[in-house]
Amino acid sequence: MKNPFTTSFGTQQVREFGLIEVKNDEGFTGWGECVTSREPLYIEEFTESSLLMVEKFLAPLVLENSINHPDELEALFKPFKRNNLAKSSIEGAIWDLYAKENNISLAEALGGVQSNVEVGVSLGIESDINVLLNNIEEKVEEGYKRIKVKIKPGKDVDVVDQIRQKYPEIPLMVDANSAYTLEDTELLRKLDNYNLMMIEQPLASGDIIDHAHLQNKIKTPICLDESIHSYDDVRQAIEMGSCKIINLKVGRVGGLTQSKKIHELCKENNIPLWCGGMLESGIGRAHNIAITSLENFTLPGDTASSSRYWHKDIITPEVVVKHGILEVPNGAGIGYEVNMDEVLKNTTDKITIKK
Ligand code: OSB
Ligand code: MG
Repeated sequence: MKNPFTTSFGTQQVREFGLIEVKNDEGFTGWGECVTSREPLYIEEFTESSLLMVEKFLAPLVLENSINHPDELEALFKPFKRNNLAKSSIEGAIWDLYAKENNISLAEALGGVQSNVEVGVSLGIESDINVLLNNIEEKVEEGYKRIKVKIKPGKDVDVVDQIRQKYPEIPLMVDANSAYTLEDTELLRKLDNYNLMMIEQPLASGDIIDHAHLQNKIKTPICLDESIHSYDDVRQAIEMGSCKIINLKVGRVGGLTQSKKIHELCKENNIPLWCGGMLESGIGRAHNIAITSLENFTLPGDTASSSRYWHKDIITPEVVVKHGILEVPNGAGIGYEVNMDEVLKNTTDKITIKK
């Protein structure tokens, strides 16, 4: 990555992930990305665990069965518990393959209706506030539709206060990545003074109950990230009043089919959605753009330009956000070419699994 990215759970500058390439008998190819990191800090999966899951269980299962539509994969994978990032990587590749076989874009295959989507940017924690303020200035000038800043204990209310002094009006939100507990309620309530669009995942990963208690005590809308792994998690969060907004990450919920179902549920319940990011390569980024084209993705997502992350991306053309807007590609499948030279240059390991 061009720059280190710091959250409440750690700093990352080397991105290591799995790419899944699926081929059918007619010579079509589909691509998916496993959005894990080297260490299980954001979620319990990590790159080696997820790729082992694909190799040992998921890929053999796909090869043993004849699949007519990618929606069938969810039931096929269901007996294997969780491992959603692994499931999503192979499911996403098969969705791309399916769209290419049918000569339609992935967005169209998913039922997307928006041809342009609004994008924001997620900025990491900086030890020097001036560095963060400069980063914000740069991204505001580039036209991103909202700024998200990471917070953690000791880097929260003061940071937001300083941002608001300089930028009283910009659409602003914060992401805590689970760094707080209910004991911090008074502190988190102070954020109500800053007209934030939302606070993302203030409390424990997986929690739905404490977030409901917190949402009762603060005005800032809570957006859940690490608490949402399925349709049922969303249903329960809505029922409990744990959040007012959902950050949807395709990998975290196990794939595009589950993402479509969550999108419908949120639409019925007037819960706005936006597409989160996992510092993806162009392949995962393309999948994010496709899902964001669905109707109820009404808030700017985290799918920023390739150049915000990488010296060089592995797709052609790269993802380019202009004035905070991304055009959803019309080409077949993910709508970008995978740059094989660039992929091979960065490949450390490769496994082929055949019927
Ligand atoms: O919490 O949304 C998060 C990156 C890695 C892991 C978790 C998160 C993030 C981001 C960056 O916020 C989103 C992006 O720009 O891809
Ligand atoms: Mg988050």
